[in-house]
Amino acid sequence: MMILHFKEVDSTNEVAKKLAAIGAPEWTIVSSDSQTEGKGRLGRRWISPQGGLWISIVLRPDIEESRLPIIPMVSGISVAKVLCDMYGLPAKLKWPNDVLLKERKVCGILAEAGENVEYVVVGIGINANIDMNKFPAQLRNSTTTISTELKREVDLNALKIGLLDQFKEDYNNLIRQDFSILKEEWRHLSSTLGQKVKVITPKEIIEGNAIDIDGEGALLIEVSGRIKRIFSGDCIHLSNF
Ligand code: BT5
Repeated sequence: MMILHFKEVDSTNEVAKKLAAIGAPEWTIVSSDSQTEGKGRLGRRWISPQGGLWISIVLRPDIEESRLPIIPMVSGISVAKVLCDMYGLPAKLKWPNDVLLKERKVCGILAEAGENVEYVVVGIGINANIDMNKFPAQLRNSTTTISTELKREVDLNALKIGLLDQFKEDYNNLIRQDFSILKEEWRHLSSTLGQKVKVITPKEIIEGNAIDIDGEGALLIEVSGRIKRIFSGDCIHLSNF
C-alpha cells in the first residue's frame, strides 16, 4: 500500500485517476488536507475544507462490470463500521453510498472507472473535524460531521488507517467470495430499507417502499404491488413504512 498525501489538490479522485492511468498499482492511495474542486456524483461539488478525510483508492478489480456498483457500497459498509468501532457512532447507510449519522450525511462516496474498467478509483469523503458553519446554510440540516456529533476532534491519521484496514478486509472478502455476506451487513446497517422513499433517476421519479437490494447493488422498491429495480439515482427517505 502506498499512501501519497498532499496539502491541497483539486480532487483526490482526479489525482488517483491520473496515477492509475499511467500504471499505479492497486492500493495506491491519494489523500489531501483539502480539495479545491472536490467532486460529488453527476458533476456535483463536494465541500472539502481542511479537517475532513478526503481519500481515493486505486483498485484493479477482476469482477463483472454489472457488479461494479457493489464496490462503493462496500466502501460505505467499511466507513459505517469504522465510525461505530472507533467512536461508538451509530452510522447508517443510505442507498446507494451515503453514510449517515442521525439521518444526516457524514460521508459521501464517488467511484469512477477507467476505460474498459482497467481501474476503479473509490473516493471517500468523511466530514471529520469540520465546524458546521463551514457548510452553506442550505446544507446544514442534512449534513453532519464527526466532531459535531462527538463534541471533540478525532485523529485524522488514525481514522485514515482504521478505514483503510477495514476497507481492505471488506474489499478482499468481496473479491474472494461474493456479495452475500456483505449484503447481509449492508442490510443490517441500512437506513433505507424499511423506508418509504423517493428515488430520482435520470429517467423518472419513483416513490415506493424500499424493500431490499439485489446482488448487483440495485435497490428494490415496491410500487403498488410491483417490484422495481433501480440501478442508480438519488434517494430521499420519506418515512418508515
Ligand atoms: C457524493 O456525491 O456524496 C460523493 C462525494 C465524494 C467525495 C470524495 S472526497 C475524496 C474524493 N475526491 C473527490 O473529488 N470526491 C471524492 P453526491 O451523492 O452527488 O452528493 C453531493 C451533494 O452532497 C452536493 O450536491 C451537496 O448537496 C452535498 N454536499 C457537498 N459537500 C458535502 C459535504 N462535505 N458533506 C455532506 N454533504 C455535502
